[in-house]
Amino acid sequence: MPIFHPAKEKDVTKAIARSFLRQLEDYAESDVIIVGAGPSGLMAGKALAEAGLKTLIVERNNYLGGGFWIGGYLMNKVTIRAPAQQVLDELGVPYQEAEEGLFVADAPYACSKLIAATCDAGVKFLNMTMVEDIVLRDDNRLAGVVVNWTPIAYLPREIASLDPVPLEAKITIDATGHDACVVRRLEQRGLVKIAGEGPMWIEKSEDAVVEHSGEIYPGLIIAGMAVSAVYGLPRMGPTFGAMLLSGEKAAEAVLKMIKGTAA
Ligand code: 48F
Repeated sequence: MPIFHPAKEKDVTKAIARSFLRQLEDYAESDVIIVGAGPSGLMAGKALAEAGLKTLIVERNNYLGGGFWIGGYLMNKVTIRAPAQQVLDELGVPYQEAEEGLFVADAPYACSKLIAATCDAGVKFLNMTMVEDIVLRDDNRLAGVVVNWTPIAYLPREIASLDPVPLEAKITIDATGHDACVVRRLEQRGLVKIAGEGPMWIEKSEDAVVEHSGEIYPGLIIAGMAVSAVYGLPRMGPTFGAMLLSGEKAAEAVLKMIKGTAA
């Protein structure tokens, strides 16, 4: 007796295509699009979906989690400074206190728990999808992003000259880390200026990133290391508390704009 229920090959293909295309059609218009599934983007997505907003995360890689899978120098431990260990408590991630107020956790444990919590909250993902450009309306408001399959975006034009497709959202969050790729599209059009990341200064950088997380252009909010890149703030290396709290702060800003309430 076979273990599994019988299935035809064509039915497997149809099930995948139907489910994917239904979601793509539904999420062609979202409340919020978050570009980048690193720690700041995931945290923002989790908070927004928990608050009931239709939230899509677009990620150019196959895997979600960005730089949160590994800490510094190929060592898979992450550090978090107080008070951000409270996020680890909420996610159910164990950690140890290395020094007073400085905590260390297993990066794969922390990252997978955060991804799972984001999925549980109801966020949908488009991975292997690269944001190539932005949708700008003549009221000078960001109205969405333009995406292509990642492999297509990396092929030379003479091999794959394929138009990307647009996705609309009331608010977009740039959580693309050091690249700040959405803000960069505005800069290319002379609409904002990117200062470029400063040198490392952990103590100063984390507060500064959280403080500066928020709206950078009508319809666009920035979170995580993109904030450092845009405002020329010091970088922070393998410590992640600011990424988590920056994502939460970005979500609060979105909620204020969309619902007129704080998270
Ligand atoms: O780099 P990343 O983890 O950003 P973050 O949330 O966290 C930064 C930390 O990991 C670490 C640090 C502080 O502790 O210095 O670096 O700010 O995640 C950014 C995600 O955005 C994706 C990229 O693949 C990564 O997963 N991304 C970047 N550009 C694009 C993109 C793009 N054009 N389209 C889609 N995704």
